[in-house]
Amino acid sequence: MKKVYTCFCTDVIHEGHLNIIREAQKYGEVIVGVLSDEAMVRFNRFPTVSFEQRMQMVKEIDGVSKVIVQDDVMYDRVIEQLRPDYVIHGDNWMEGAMRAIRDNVVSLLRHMGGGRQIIDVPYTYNEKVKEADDRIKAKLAMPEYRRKRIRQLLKMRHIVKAIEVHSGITGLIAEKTVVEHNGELDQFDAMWISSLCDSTAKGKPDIELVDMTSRYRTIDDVTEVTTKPIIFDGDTGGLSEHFVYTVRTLEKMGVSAVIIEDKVGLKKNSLFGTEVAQTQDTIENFCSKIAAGKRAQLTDDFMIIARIESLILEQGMDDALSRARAYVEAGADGIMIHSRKKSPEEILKFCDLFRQEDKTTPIVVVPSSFNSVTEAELSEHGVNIVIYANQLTRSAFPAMQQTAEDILRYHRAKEVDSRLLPIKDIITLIDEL
Ligand code: SPV
Ligand code: MG
Repeated sequence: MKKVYTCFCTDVIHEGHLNIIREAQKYGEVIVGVLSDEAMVRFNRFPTVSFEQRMQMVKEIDGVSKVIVQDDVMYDRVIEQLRPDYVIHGDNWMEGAMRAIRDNVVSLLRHMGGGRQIIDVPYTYNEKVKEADDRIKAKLAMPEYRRKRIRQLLKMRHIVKAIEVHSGITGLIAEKTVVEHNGELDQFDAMWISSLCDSTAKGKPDIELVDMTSRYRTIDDVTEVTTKPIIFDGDTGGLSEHFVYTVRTLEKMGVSAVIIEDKVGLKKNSLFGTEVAQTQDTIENFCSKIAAGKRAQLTDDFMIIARIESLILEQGMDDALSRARAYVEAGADGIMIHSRKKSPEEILKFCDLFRQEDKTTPIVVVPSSFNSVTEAELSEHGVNIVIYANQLTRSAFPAMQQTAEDILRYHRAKEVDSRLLPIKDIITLIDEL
């Protein structure tokens, strides 16, 4: 009997999947791979049910003779082991980033020879399938599901990747961008609501001037249209008496983590370093703010991450390390270490030294200045979360400015048009419910 293989990467079995199984049965014995959680989060959605439940759902489908685990997005290992005669899949993988997966299967089957083939089944688009899909998205967006996701991702990903968002549209970019590069698919895991970019989008300086009510409004705009988890830039956290309210509100909104920095007085952006007057908080005071936040927290999901400004303010490595130690002791669920040096050297050194004494507390870094460092290098030095804190804003600004200048220069918009999103695409960019 010929072997027909398909891989499922889904939380619900709907008509489309049953149709694939029915088609597959025409060719031989049907073996279904269930994509592991780790592989699923690289290009698809975060699973809303456990891996064991996903396996069970597939086992219960009539006509499936065997269920296996596929632990990589690409099929190399599974095809090598199984040597299927056919690989069957919905034809939705002929477009977008998923095309790379199909190409991978084509080349593997060709290499193996013996007339092995791909079968592309027309994807089932109908109201019921759409409804099932919408329901999963709605579930993922619910505060109780979204809030715990950073903790879940920390267990799944070598390094959790967050990108800055400050609006619905930037949220959608973080949500939907999936890229294939060198045979690997990848996407962002999380969103960073930066104080710098949230303020900049409002034409205001990054000095805690944009008040919390307005910052919450940004979170609302983002959560309305996305499902990925949020790490919120809480600036200094303000007074402890105020910070406890912030923690409660963020938890309620489904935010996963807040990062607060150990500065007091008029906060200026860290990338100014010592060029402007900035005062670091005392260890004692900052620890009591962290502890107050942890006491106020109602769920086990939420994280309070303590950001250390010692390297930014040139207070030295020892100061940074003793603060890290104290903040963890006070209850911080993670630490962020920041630097504005071009080279990642001091950041990596800090991570190495911190990891010698603390193997588990998550480390967060923001490589805006030391941007030559790769995610793999950071991960090797024990970093768990990398935040690309301002790149979306910084890429949009020059593009918009150039367009404004050119329209003034040419007294019409024709000259800029080739650089713009086509009108057809802007009117269809946002899906209606
Ligand atoms: C932000 O994005 O607002 C940050 C990171 O706090 S930095 O701008 O580097 O200080
Ligand atoms: Mg900030």
